Amino acid sequence: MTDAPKHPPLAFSGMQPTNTLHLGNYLGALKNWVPLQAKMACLFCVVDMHALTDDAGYRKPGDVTRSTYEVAAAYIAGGIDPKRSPIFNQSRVPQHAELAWILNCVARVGWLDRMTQFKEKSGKHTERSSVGLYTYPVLMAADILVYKATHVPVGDDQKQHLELARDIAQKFNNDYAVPGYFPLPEPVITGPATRVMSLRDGVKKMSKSDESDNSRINLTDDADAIAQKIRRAKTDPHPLPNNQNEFKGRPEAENLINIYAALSDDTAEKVMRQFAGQQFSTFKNTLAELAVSKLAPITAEMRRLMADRAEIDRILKSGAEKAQSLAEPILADVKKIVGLVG
Ligand code: AQP
Repeated sequence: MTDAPKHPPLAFSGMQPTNTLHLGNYLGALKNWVPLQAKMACLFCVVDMHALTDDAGYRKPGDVTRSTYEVAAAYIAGGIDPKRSPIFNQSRVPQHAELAWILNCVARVGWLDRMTQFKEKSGKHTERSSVGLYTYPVLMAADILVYKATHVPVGDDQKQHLELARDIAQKFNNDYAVPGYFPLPEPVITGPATRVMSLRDGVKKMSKSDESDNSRINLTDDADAIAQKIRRAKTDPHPLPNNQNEFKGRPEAENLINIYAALSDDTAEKVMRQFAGQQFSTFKNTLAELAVSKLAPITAEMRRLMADRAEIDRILKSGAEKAQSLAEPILADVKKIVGLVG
């Protein structure tokens, strides 16, 4: 046995082009990616193959294409510098899918059976769900491990998938007697809004696929739509709480305070001290103003970028070339390790 190699820090993260990105994707992930670029090398992927896992009757091919450009535009508008951190779409780097197959043969059915997101997304129709939806976390593990990424900045909902990626990496290293070959990637879950909840139901995650557009703030919403959605957000009849203990049974209040804290780069405690005892109507007006002031520049830049798809395409293509140059030798190594010829 040789000593495990030390892996240089590298962050990888991605979002699915399943619909327009929302405030949860921004506060839980994208906003936290930006400062990471100064700390380590980063790769940011538009995981378009993951977007095929839901029902094709619901998802149209043109929607995946449009959304792929839009997610890339959101990355750039949100502060990712494509010259420093490659931005690319997953399907342009075939090594992700190739490694995913090998890792499918490492992961255990029992492990995937425990994935709560599959249970939530498949609902009562497990048997009619795509096999892709079931093995989605293995493709996600491949997305990360094909670069030997060490850090994965994500929202809280992805924690379980990250744990699975670590288990797969560990089992590969053990099974093939290559200690430390794959790093065990660390989730980076930061900020006061690691799980932004629906504006219509404080116990449900804000999600791109929620049927109600009023449940989320889209990064393409204009100022009026943002203000209206916040004013209509579900709350309770009590004034704003002044400490965390008073959040009990008040998920909507907790959600709005956390959103305010994340947008203003403050802690939830400080926001509570500022607004304690006030009515929600007053707080919502201030929150709406804050949200508009933070999101409007991103929305405007996304619109500008979306007007020139060719430019986004150049960025995705050049990002994919850089990503491939990193993934190719790792996949070649893996093939050798597992005994594939060629
Ligand atoms: N509500 C959320 N709060 C905080 N972070 C969130 N993320 C998603 N929703 C929230 C984070 O955003 C990143 C990209 O997510 P994704 O596109 O891979 O898909 P998802 O996690 O399944 O997000 P959605 O919006 O719910 O999409 P659909 O409806 O298509 O499944 C991840 O880092 C995620 O943690």
